[in-house]
Amino acid sequence: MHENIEDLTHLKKLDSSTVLQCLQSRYKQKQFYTWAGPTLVALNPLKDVPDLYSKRMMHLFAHESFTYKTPHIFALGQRTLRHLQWGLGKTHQAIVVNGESGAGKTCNALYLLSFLAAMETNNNEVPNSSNIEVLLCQSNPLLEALGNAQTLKNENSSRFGKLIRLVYLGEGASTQLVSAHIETYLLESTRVARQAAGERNFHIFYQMLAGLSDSLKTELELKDVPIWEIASERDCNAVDEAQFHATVAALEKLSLEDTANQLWKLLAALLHLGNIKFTVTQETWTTNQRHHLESAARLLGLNSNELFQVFTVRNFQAGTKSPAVVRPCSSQNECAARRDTLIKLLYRMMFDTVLESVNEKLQHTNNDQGQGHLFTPKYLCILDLYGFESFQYGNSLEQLCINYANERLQYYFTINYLKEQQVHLANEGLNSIDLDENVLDKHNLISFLDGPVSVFGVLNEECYLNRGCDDSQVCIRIQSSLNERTKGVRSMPPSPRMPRVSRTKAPPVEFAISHYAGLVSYSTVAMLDKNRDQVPGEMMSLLSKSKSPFIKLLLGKDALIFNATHTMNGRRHTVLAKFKNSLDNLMRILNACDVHYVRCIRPSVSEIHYTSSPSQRWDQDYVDAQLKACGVIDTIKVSSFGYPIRMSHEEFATRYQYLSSSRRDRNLDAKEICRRISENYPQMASEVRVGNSQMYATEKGIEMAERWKLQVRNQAASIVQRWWREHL
Ligand code: AOV
Ligand code: MG
Repeated sequence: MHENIEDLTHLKKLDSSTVLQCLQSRYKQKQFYTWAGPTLVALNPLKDVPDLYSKRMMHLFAHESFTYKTPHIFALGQRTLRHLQWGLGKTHQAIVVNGESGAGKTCNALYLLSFLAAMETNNNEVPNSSNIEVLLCQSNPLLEALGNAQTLKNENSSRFGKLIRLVYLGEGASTQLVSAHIETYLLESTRVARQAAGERNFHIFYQMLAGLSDSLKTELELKDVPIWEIASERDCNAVDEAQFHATVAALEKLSLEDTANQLWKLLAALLHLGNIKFTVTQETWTTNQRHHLESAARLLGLNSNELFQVFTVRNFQAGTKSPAVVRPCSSQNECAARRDTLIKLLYRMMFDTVLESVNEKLQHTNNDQGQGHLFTPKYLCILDLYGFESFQYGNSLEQLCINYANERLQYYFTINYLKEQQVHLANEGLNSIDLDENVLDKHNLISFLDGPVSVFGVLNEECYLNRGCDDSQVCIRIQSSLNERTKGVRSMPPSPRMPRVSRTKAPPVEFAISHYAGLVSYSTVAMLDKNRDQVPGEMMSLLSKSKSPFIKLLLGKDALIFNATHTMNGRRHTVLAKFKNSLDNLMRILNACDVHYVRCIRPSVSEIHYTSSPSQRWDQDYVDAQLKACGVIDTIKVSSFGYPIRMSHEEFATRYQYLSSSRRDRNLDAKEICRRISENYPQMASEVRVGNSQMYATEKGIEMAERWKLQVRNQAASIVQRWWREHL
């Protein structure tokens, strides 16, 4: 019979099958949250469970009387808030939510945010629409509309990483949320121009096609178009329409009504741009979709001929002093790629600008009641990154970035958790853990990815040198750099975690990396272009001539960013270089915080719409793999380091009282009895340890103890039998 307990580290036997059984049985009983020590394991219910997150629940968890031992996302929110208010641990606090795609990170992050917001509403006697908590909750539907999309794994997959930083002032009970800031990480902008089969573009396109008024659609020339190429999985539905109204409401509550109108114009322009195709007649490029070109140009405030020119003609410049040479593009693909570059650039600039407007609103709220000058700000950060991703084919730069980010977070977690455990075991008076073995392996993988001689190293160098390396040459270079690295690494046998290059007869274009969460095969096809992410100068000059105030606004901001971030020692920053930089910053933020973890687990891969009963939704192997991947099993293993069986002094003393020198020990306390037992049996000394707060044992130790207990019992029984025989 398995145990059903609220904290996995309290299981008598700390191994993965016991953990799995415990979680499964809790899942069946609709207990979706479980502690694993300080970490919260969140099983995705795969259906709405309104009672679990009701106002009543918030109220319960908001009050001290309801102990936060009960595992729940609100309990974690409450605990973190207490740490922040009462200055327990570090000044700043962070909650990292992770798990694979569709596991429930964004849902949990949102529940956390609404809990923390509700705590503020309790503080504010008269909630008011410009209060930070109201604005924060409104920013979510807007950012999800712009940055989330339906993928094969998740109907509402976040295609950007997000760090919400809540800023508090004050101390103890008077601590107050005064402002907030949302930082985002690498929006997957390639999706705007193209999506994998069965996936959709960002929600916003379908929302506006489903929800815009007829008159606005006419104005934007969106009517009677049979297909929009960039939003071709077009099944706009009732959900899209409802979400459109939520997005519009959010824009209004954030006082961004003006932005809304500009937004529809820009997105309509992108739809039109996507429909432009290129044909060549008498060595000149033309298009049969002139009307789309005209509409796009009108909406973007550009001259349509100049716009077409930017797609079909390239400018070359040998050096800064030599004049530009103009040459028509050599293929349809080249023209289409230039068109897509513009689509992606405009979308990204729009996303950044909307985010900036949201941040401005979140910064200037009326919550700060003049405490600003009295206290230093304290941060509570919520991190919701994209989940680990591995597709059967075509994993590219986007997946490399996503998985690299997860790899770094996992490494951060392992190092810090192991350190904590070292302290815990030392407090128990037991030996500490030898960190190196566990950690070195992971560290090596990160430096294999982003170090000087690494996957990123090769991809960046080829972009900087720009010497026309093709996809398979890039792949071979990745292989040889990694081989070179392996030579230099002492005692590193080919480990399953090492990046590998698959050997096929055709020139290789795939390399595989054994990430902490599984093996992923990456394709180098077009990786260099994606990493270079170059915007032709003539495209930027064209945009700067736009008559549209919105484009001017986008450009004004981006022109600065463009100049500041695109060059480094005269070289352009690559996507990977910028991404690594932003993760380095993220790690610095986390280092300044006490970090709390939520590990989200998806019980079954196949279902998105759920009709089956919870027990049918449980896929044992899939859950097992995730528990291992997100470090829950590691957490448990480290918790059980060497001694997987734990019990209280009382329980051990009662179970094995036969092993102590019985009579004399009657008045001793349980811990002292345990100590005597272990002194009586020195053979067991390294297998059963008396900790300061409980007993720690190996399986072998318990086996020994059981065997001796039996022996002692048998001896006692035979003495009694002999006595009876002799005296009867
Ligand atoms: P993710 O953030 O982890 O994926 P989501 O939070 O979007 O995953 O969850 C995926 C889906 O699972 C949601 O749309 C809900 O239908 C369901 N779900 C998750 N958590 C809950 C919950 N606590 N209660 C009810 N339903 C839930 V990704 O963004 O793809 O990595 O990039
Ligand atoms: Mg998400």
